[in-house]
Amino acid sequence: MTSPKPTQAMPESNQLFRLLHQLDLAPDAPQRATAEALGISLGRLNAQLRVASENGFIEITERAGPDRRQRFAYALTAKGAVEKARLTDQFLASKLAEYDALHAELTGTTSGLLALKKRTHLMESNLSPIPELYVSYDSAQKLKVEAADLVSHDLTPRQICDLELLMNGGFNPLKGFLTEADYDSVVETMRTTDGSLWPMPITLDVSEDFADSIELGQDIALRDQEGVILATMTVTDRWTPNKAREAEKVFGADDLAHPAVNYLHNVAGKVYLGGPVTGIQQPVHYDFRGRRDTPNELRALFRKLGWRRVVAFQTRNPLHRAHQELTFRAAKEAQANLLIHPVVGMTKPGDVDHFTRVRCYEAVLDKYPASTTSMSLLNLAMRMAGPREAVWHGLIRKNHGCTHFIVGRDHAGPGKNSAGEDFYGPYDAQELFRAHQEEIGIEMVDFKHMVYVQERAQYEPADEIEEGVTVLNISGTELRRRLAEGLEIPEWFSFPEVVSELRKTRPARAKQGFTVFFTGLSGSGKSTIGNALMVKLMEMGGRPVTLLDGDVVRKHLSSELGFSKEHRDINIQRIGYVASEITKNGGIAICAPIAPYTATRRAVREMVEAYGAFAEVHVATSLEECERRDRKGLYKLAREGKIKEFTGISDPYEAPTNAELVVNTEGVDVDNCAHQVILKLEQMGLIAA
Ligand code: PPS
Repeated sequence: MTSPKPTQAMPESNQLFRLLHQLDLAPDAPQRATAEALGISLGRLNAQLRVASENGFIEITERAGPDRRQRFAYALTAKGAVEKARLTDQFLASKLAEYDALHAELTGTTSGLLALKKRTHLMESNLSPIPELYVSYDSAQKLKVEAADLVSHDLTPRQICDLELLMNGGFNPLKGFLTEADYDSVVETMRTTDGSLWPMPITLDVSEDFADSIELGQDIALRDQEGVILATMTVTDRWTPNKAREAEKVFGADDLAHPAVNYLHNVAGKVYLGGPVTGIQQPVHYDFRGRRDTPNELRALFRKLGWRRVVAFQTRNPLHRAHQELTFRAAKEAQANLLIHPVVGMTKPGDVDHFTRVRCYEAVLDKYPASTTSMSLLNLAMRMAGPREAVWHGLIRKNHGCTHFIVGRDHAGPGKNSAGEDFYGPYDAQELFRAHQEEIGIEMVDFKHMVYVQERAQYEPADEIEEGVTVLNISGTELRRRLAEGLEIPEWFSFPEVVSELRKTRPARAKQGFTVFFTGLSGSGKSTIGNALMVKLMEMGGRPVTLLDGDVVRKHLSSELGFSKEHRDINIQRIGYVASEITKNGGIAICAPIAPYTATRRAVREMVEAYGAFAEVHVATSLEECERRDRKGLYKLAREGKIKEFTGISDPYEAPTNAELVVNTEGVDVDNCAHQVILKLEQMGLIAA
């Protein structure tokens, strides 16, 4: 067997590109003219021609003609044509990258000329700009005027987060809210229809009424909650999604205990619109402006600092010593710089608010060696989707110019399902990430569980510790308990600056505002117990108390509302809003509406728990007893059909299953019921014993 003749070394790709380009342009030109056009000697041209021919890129034919200087003709072979196209892309991409980098340096935005990215190799660098959906400043001004005539959609807080990341390239390669085909494909296969890995449906959910008012192909204006226009969208798709399927496939179960499933069924609109987005301006943020960076701003920062390898740490919690230790170790392991990249958009209901967290992060930032670490805030709306979310986070960090990403145990876990079990296995997120990391283009760094070794007074990875040493650890629950009760938080656990920030926002529970939310049938005794409770709390003093009684609210806040489900929900949401404001400002809100729907009560709980405790009290007086009492004569009228949609008679009441307290007024006096509530509040640490 003879071994194949080794082919000669190819000219450097740039030279080959120029040669193929020139021959394609002028195949019949004399050699001297070709050499001149390329700026090389005849000898060098001949060498390059020989190599290109030996590699099968060109065909050389002899010409019989009068002109002795033009003895040969050169034609690109099919292989040569493909190679020329590839090299052209590469060449153009490198020029575009240079141009865009310059554009980004000068203007802080990209030129939008990088559509070729996917076809090129050079553009894979984590430091070159990525495409954004914004139009130029001048076009944006024009669009703003033109958009005044468009139908407007007022974006929800979650949609504003999604839109910001769509527009600034954080969700690259998406170019808008998903179309129906892409949505189906993402839900089923974690990929868009063109095969790009994308695990999370980014959808524009709207009400049925709004969807009905839109024609396909129509442009709509996307506005923030103050009416500022952020983008336009051409609506190419409109459909009613199968939300149960979305929940099963994306979140692993159609279980309302999952915050994103609850959002899907109880907050998101019934219909989805899809189509490409044209970005006009970023959402306005008044807080921590200097700490917010678009993907291209971060890429430019890394270029400027010379950071080639960057490991990102995603978090929605305050950082304590263990986090500082593990992130720094991760950076050392990956021989990379560290980017603390906390989410400040939407996190899990009940999390520490982002204002407090950012102040905590700033304190921790000082603890890293100088110039190794930076922090940037990410306006992402998390979904708590565990494994899929981890892959999504990786893609987002890759878009932000990071090369490594820390994935921990139970990454973006939503907590327990309604059967009290974890939604995902502790390492599911790491596994799914590992399976896709090459495609994501970012390397996973395992999160080590760090614990404090008392004898050596330092943090060490739990799996590297020998037996016999004293290991100290404070769980998240224990930390919350200590904060709530004003107990000591040791210095080995956290930094004093962090603890002090947390204490400012989360004073001991006995000093925080809170809400007592009575729910029960009409005539069950909610208002009476609520009144008695108010008086008892006022007698104790210390915090202002407000009673939001059902009847009173209907008179002063909701006088235009009736008793349809829609109106009842609006009524309860108004009560929840006022109660959450009272709680935030350190007062006590006592609410006493019927509040017949579980999902709406849960929404109120989430609103309030962002600022303080929420105690739901089910006044479980039976329907028979309420009807027997019939203090207002309404049950009689309801039975006679003179009042429609009457709770318990012709309208539902969904009894709570997770109330903090259940009281029954049958055979028990009001004073005793109010006292039971006081005891509960004491037990919750909300009033001093
Ligand atoms: S809801 O469902 O929470 O919005 O209802 P709420 O605002 O608490 O209702 C306040 C009072 O309205 C009277 N009322 C009715 N209740 C139920 N169903 C119907 N159709 C209805 N029409 C009037 C009723 O007296 C409620 O007061 P309470 O204090 O509960 O008896």
